[in-house]
Amino acid sequence: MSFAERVFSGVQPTGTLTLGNYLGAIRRFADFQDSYECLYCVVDMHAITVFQDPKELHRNTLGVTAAYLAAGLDPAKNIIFNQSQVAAHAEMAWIFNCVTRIGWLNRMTQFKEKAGKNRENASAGLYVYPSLMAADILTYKATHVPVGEDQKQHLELARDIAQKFNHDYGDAIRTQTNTDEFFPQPEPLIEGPAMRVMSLRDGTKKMSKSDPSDMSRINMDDDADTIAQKIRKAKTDPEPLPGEATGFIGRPEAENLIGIYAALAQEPKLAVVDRFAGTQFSEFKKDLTELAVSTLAPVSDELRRLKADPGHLETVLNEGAGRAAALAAPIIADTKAIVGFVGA
Ligand code: AQP
Repeated sequence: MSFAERVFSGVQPTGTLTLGNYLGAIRRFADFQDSYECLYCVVDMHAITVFQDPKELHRNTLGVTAAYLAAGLDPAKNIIFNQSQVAAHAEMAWIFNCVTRIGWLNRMTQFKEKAGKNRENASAGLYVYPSLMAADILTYKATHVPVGEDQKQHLELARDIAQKFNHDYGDAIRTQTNTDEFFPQPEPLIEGPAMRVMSLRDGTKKMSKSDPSDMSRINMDDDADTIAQKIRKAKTDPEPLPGEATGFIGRPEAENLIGIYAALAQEPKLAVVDRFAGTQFSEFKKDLTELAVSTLAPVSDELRRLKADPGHLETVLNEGAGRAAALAAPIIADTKAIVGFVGA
């Protein structure tokens, strides 16, 4: 069956947003607001899968909301809200925990990366994070999910969960809804260059807002001097930039900086490789700094302005949560009836 097109995406309020969050996800959110019905969520329930200081969580939730608005999202066109205000996410996540197989969760690389060596000490929430993410998306029967490349595996799991639910409860779905499929198979929207932005200190590690080193990332609210300093100190190697794609083999830091340039300039990576072939890093870094500062300055100015008015940000979230809950209500009610819960 066909489902109405709907976009859902989310960002965890675990710190100040980075260039990775911006290029991999948020910058593109605004592109969809005129062509789809969009829900953009601040996923505070995901954030606490790793302990968050309560005051910081509160501040960061408003910070991500401000970043959405600064990146051009219009709260009248989009539903902007925080996850914990809509109870359907938690209810759906529990049902999905009972659909998801442990073997599927064991394959998730993000859990392995975040839990590290001390897996026994990771929270149970971190382990079942992907079922909550599937619940976020499918609570609204969203069909399209703009995410960075790093979230692709979780989205594939959401598709598996949707398919298994549709299969396991097939008879009940037909009785309840007169259709064969209850949940859509959500599609990732991953496009363009440098969708996985890597750390400035280690080109094999994702740029992350919770990395202990601030020098590993560019924050969306860094000022021009800080951006310049971070790019100047970014790890590189002694060779000049190569003139073809194969020249990046074994040079992840060089590839990352070229990828960042291409994403900021919205140009194909190969065109950027061509332009800077044979250039020394010291020269290339000057151009990259200029581009990063000019691209981010309007966004970071707006971000700082919005953060100064927390009351406005709270109003945006509260209104968005009301609209999201209204969309979720019939879907979670049908889901409960399909599962066989009395009173749905
Ligand atoms: N380095 C990245 N490159 C491209 N895209 C990225 N995203 C995050 N980092 C990069 C995309 O940003 C969106 C929001 O991510 P998130 O905050 O929900 O979770 P995350 O992927 O775990 O991001 P962080 O910054 O690494 O957070 P922490 O440090 O808390 O784990 C997603 O669409 C993601 O793909």
